[in-house]
Amino acid sequence: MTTTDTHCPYCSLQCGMRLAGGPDAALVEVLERPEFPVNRGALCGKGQNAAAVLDRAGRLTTPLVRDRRDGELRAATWEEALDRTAAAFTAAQRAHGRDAVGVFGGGGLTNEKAYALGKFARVALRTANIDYNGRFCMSSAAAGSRRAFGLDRGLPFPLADIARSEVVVLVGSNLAETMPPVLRYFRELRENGGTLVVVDPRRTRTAQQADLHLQPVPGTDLALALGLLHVLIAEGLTDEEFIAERTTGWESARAAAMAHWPARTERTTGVPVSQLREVARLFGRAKTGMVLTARGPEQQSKGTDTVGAWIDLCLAAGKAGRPYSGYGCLTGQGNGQGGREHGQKADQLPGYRSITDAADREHVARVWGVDPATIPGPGRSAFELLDSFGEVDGVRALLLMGSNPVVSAPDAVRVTRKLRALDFLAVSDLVLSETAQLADVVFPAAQWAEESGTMTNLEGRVILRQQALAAPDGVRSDLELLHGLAARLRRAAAAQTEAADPEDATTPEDPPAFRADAFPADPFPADAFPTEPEQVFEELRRASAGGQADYAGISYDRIRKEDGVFWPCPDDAHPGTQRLFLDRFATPDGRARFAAVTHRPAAEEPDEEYPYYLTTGRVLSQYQSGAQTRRVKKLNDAAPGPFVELHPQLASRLEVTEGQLLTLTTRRGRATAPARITSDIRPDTVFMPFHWAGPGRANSLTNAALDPVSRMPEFKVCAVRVERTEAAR
Ligand SMILES: Nc1nc2c(c(=O)[nH]1)N[C@H]1C(S)=C(S)[C@@H](COP(=O)(O)OP(=O)(O)OC[C@H]3O[C@@H](n4cnc5c(=O)[nH]c(N)nc54)[C@H](O)[C@@H]3O)O[C@H]1N2
Ligand SMILES: Nc1nc2c(c(=O)[nH]1)N[C@H]1C(S)=C(S)[C@@H](COP(=O)(O)OP(=O)(O)OC[C@H]3O[C@@H](n4cnc5c(=O)[nH]c(N)nc54)[C@H](O)[C@@H]3O)O[C@H]1N2
Ligand code: SF4
Ligand SMILES: [Mo]
Repeated sequence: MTTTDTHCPYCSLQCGMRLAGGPDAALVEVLERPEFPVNRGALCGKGQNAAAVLDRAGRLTTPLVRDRRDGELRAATWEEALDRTAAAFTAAQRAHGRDAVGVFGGGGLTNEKAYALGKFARVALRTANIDYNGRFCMSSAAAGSRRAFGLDRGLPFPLADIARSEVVVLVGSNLAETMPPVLRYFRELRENGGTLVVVDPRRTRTAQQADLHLQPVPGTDLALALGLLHVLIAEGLTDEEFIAERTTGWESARAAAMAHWPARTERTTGVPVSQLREVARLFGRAKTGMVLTARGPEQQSKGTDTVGAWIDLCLAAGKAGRPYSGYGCLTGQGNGQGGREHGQKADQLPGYRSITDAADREHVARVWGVDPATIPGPGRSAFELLDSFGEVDGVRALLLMGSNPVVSAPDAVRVTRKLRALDFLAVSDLVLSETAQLADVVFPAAQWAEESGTMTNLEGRVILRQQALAAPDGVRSDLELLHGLAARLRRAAAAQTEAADPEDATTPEDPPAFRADAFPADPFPADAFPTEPEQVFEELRRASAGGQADYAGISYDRIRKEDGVFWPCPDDAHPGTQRLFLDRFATPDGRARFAAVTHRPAAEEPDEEYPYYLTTGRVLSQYQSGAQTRRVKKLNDAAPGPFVELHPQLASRLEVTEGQLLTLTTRRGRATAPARITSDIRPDTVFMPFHWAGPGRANSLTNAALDPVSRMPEFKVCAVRVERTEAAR
């Protein structure tokens, strides 16, 4: 029997697995791969049942096109679908300028796809408007880490280090459901005598395993971190030597924390003073300690400052840049890490280079074979991009690859309306997702085990997903899609350059029908978009060389031999970097920077009309917008639909019993789902998972208030009214 070593199609752990069977998709089996270090053979239910996503039923196997905006989608050839898309993009750019075409990517795409998509936007479309769903995921942690350490890599150490730390504070992560194999490191931590503290408004399966559970009001993590820092200072537990030698900015951070005395912190967060003291003392007195954050504290309109406050706590306690200590973010999507390093993000070029830095632009332009002046500047962030659809100076035509915003974007009623306002929408997906259903052209994409590509897991470990079987007939890879579109855009650009009379464009009466600047004078190289993943990776290595996320020394062969390689890895002889910052931080002076931040309320706090907090998140058996997991019977049976978690006190006030239908209303919309009554949640808060479309869509309710730095929407806090459905106003 032939087997292929590969990795799971879902989350950022990228658990190692072995696929056996095939070539028939129905015969593929998932086997353990115990020697792979991250998960050592363990898989959650999603991983165990991953072979089912290869099932051909429900897969897209032919492109679809829509002849009229109000017509139906019908089957088409690849040639027709590509021609239509290229023509629509060209028309939109001629009429409204280059930035009228947008690109929206995903953190589940391989490094090769993310790189090619970023290059496609800048080189083939020359639009500034590209961003991706990672903006909804870890962008606040990324911004906070860059501000403090000069670099952002999810974890600055391998996961296994967790077991060797003395105290770990886990803030707003429910990893028992979102990355279950990681639990083993926390079990080992406790077996080694270490302490686990969990901060979550709900007593989750993760919180149930903690030594201490702090249960704050949603949206108050910033105040909590400052309150802990206050106690640390008051009790003389700061590490003055570390602060003096390895940091800057302590005085103002210290002053900011002094305003958050314990009683005040208790009033804001609901966390008792006794617990604050206990955690601050534990953390301060331990020799080693970590703070790990996930979406709970990050998906807030102050997520960047919140992350900054937790980092400040680490720095003041001397718990950063030392073994078994530090701040880390548990990234989410399969390639949440790599997807943000290679150019899908509005302000970034490959290798974590900056799109506004002249030397960075020059380096990447040389690899791409284009003039640096032709690379656009920074574009709109994800939500702002979606919100610009159909607006004057907004995006008119879009290519969407690897996301399902109709379900997953904040304020989804508004976002869906905006998607409908586009002149043209092209979607590449495996299935006819809720967003693909709105498209003018749908491309059937190859997935996961049907193609090869690299992913970078939450540790910064670059791993290789190897192809195990052929894609269904009619399906092509996203790299082939970009290749086909780029060839057409290049021909259109060349024809335009020949035909254009520069005088025409400058006549004031003429625009906006025609703008000569809509096309490059010298189209990009003809071989700019190869279709072989390894060839794209070889180019990515060169584009990233010398950048922060340096992949120059990483190759497919090396990854196969070494169970993945940690970036930065600047050359073939370099061992890769498992642990960052041990000697110096990545700032110009090598010192970590304190952030002097103060607490502020959520963008929307409860009031008379909307009296409770709504928070949202995940369940074990569904993944994201559910496009993949709803097709897997075992998973779907385990979590068939949405629900609203609420405390028995609230339930009795509303006179609701278990399973009764509730209507939730916010300033943006309503959603309906059955009640699930549990004393594990705060009485002032309700929780809803976001995996479903239709009446139970949590994102009909959420608030798109954005963090000023990261542009992260506030998925984790808004004000809501809760009623029995038959009583709803
Ligand atoms: N089963 C499953 N696993 C997944 C995914 C999935 O969809 N399903 N998605 C993957 C992705 S992309 C991601 S980003 C990760 C996300 O992984 P997690 O961050 O673990 O997931 P969430 O459920 O979004 O949020 C975690 C916790 O934050 C808590 N929370 C809510 N509001 C607050 C708050 O104000 N403060 C604090 N401290 N906590 C709060 C929630 O109660 C919840 O338990 O999971 C990855 N793994
Ligand atoms: N209320 C609320 N909303 C949230 C969150 C929350 O906590 N609360 N979390 C946010 C977070 S952290 C995230 S990451 C987002 C995720 O939400 P989405 O961006 O919607 O992510 P997915 O559901 O994974 O969508 C991926 C889509 O791409 C398709 N796909 C998978 N692989 C490929 C591929 O290789 N090529 C192509 N072309 N398509 C592919 C899948 O079939 C699916 O339709 O949701 C965000 N939304
Ligand atoms: S934890 Fe994540 S990577 Fe591991 S098996 Fe589950 S979904 Fe897959
Ligand atoms: Mo995510």
